[in-house]
Amino acid sequence: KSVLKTRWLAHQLVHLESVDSTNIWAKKHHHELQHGALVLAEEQTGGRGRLGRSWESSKGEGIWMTLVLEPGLPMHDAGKMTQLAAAAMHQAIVGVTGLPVKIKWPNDLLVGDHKICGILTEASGELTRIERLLVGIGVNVNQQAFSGEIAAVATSLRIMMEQPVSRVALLMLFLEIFEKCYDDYVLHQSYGAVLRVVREHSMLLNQPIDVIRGDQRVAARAVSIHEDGRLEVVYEDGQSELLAGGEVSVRRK
Ligand code: BT5
Repeated sequence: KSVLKTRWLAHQLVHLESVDSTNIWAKKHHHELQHGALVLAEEQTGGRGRLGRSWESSKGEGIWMTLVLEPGLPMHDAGKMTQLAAAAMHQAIVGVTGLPVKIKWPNDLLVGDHKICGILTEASGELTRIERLLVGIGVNVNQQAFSGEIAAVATSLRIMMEQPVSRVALLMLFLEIFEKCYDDYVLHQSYGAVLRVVREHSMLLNQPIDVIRGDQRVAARAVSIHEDGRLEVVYEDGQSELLAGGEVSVRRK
């Protein structure tokens, strides 16, 4: 904690050796966790992705964490927090490694075509207001190789840098940047810096993509990331649509 330079974020810190999923743990222990709490695990045995997918979280090699936030925002702003987390982690990884990281809307960070970080944001509360927001983030830091299903899609900072990367340094820098972005947005209604980062480093903008909903796959072009965090796409028949991250997947062609 001595190296932590945040004003309020992660002052409550739960460090677990092994857990099914830090998001699930945070949900189960919600009464013990205050705004700003950080739940961190060395290993997850049942790490989760979006839309029921799983997230591989090997022991000691990544940052597997959940931030507990009570932003008091309208429910439809949850997507903006995912973009905020992606922008903050982008800046942190670039700051520590200098790697050319891309943001694949809504929740992935990639180096080249390989995924280095995924974000799972879960909001609870009434229909209109976020009571609690869990921002789950997984970063592949020091894996030396991947096997099985994700071998073709995943990479780690260590693989890209060809040397180990400090998880602590990356985490500390991320927390400082995230706190600044969060305060700018939630306290000062200033979201422009986040939008600049996600737009400037977007992997999808102006690219042909497939929009995937269940079994359905429709060709489109990604044209902009809106101020509310949604992705605007234009289909081949000229119709456009604003997509929210929780509903769809997109794939670059
Ligand atoms: C995500 O889902 O990318 C969100 C991942 C969030 C993980 C964090 S870790 C801490 C917190 N606790 C949790 O239980 N979760 C959060 P999605 O966009 O659905 O991507 C999932 C897909 O990524 C999988 O289907 C795999 O193809 C791939 N994948 C799984 N593990 C990976 C890994 N370690 N690195 C790269 N890709 C992976």
